Amino acid sequence: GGAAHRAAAHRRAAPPLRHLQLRQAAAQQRPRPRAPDGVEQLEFLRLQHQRHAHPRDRADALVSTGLAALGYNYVNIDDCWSYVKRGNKGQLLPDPKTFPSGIKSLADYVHGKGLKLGIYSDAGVSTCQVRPGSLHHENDDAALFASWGVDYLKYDNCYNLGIPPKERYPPMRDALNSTGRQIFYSLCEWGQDDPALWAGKVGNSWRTTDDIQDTWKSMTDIADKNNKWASYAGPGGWNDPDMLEVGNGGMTFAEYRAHFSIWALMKAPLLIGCDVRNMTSETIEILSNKEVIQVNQDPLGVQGRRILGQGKGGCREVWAGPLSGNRLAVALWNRCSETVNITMTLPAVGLDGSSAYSVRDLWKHETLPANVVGTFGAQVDVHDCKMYIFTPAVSFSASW
Ligand SMILES: *[C@@H]1O[C@H](CO)[C@@H](O)[C@H](O)[C@H]1NC(C)=O
Ligand SMILES: *[C@@H]1O[C@H](CO)[C@@H](O)[C@H](O)[C@H]1NC(C)=O
Ligand SMILES: CC(=O)N[C@H]1CO[C@H](CO)[C@@H](O)[C@@H]1O
Repeated sequence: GGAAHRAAAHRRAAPPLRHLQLRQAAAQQRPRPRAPDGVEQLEFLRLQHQRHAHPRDRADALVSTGLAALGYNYVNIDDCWSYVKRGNKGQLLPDPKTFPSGIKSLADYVHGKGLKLGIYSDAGVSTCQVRPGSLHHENDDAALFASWGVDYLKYDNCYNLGIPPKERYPPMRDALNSTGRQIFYSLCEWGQDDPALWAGKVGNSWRTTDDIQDTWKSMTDIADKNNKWASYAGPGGWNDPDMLEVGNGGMTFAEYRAHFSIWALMKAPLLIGCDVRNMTSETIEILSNKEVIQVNQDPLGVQGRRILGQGKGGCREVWAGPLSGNRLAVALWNRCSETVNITMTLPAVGLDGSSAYSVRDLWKHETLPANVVGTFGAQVDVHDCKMYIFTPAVSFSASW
């Protein structure tokens, strides 16, 4: 199966989390035409010409910072890469000011670094920044992208003539498919028509919400909205709660750590949204946490979800999601306005109430000294998030 059509597999809602074994079995039986490709980490910048560096420099920085080696392997170009008008044969033209040597040479450069190139277009007559859109030009534009060596397409929703997304997005799927090139198809219809319900047959990921802002309120709202669609995500088709704001300066270290933990747990495509040439050591610490990245990349591909909330407004939250190898990722997220203790019973997250579990702290990078039985909890700072993996402890039962 290919990127564009892999989504044909019918996905049904996963059973509730407490049926951990059933849930894992269901996920494993789901047709998996390709490697779990939707969770590649993605480096991504919106409006890069205005905000940040040229994609070539970003590709260099991804490699020199070590982020590429961790799997952040896409360099994505957002809106404004194209000239304001199509050429005389109706073709899209790169903006000669920003891409004087064209997109093909950029793709070659990016591929030469072992990375992939993402491009942007719009399922409307114009892009959001009023460059030509691909509506009714799907085949020509897809063929052009493929001829340049593009690996990923973000497909936006501006100037859409009021035509429903369910009609506007499949033609680009078919156009991408008919190029014969594997191109990851990222739908960006802002969650308007509940894409989780239908986009699994159309694209490899779909935005579930409006654009994220670099604020605690925006990030938490989006986490909750994306959570609602957890059961529709799976290998080949992912809910996309938009890029990571980590490193952009509008949230605290604790809030960014929570943002990254929850996005990883939700199996969101991890798209870096800050300038990778100028990261603080705190930003690097968050974005390069291998253990959290591994949760995101886990081959089981089940989106973790909010399991419970205690206290005022339910602000002491427990999120969890099954991982391969009979393991469980758990996040204790403090959304209250003071430091709190968050506790849970193990059955509340689908674990056995009488078995012992070895618990790994993914931010401290250490395994807790004693196995955990029955209940678990920790003190969590304001807006911070602790993240763990629970693994059944191998118990030695002497039977002589
Ligand atoms: C196109 O779709 C077919 C049918 O789903 C699939 O087998 C093929 O791999 C796809 N090709 C690409 C390039 O996505
Ligand atoms: C959390 O629980 C520990 C152990 O019971 C206690 O010492 C600590 O004061 C508690 N923290 C808060 C913020 O309630
Ligand atoms: C805001 C900022 O500090 N930008 C700098 C990021 O790094 C590049 C290249 O190292 C500089 O050119 C920018 O000025």
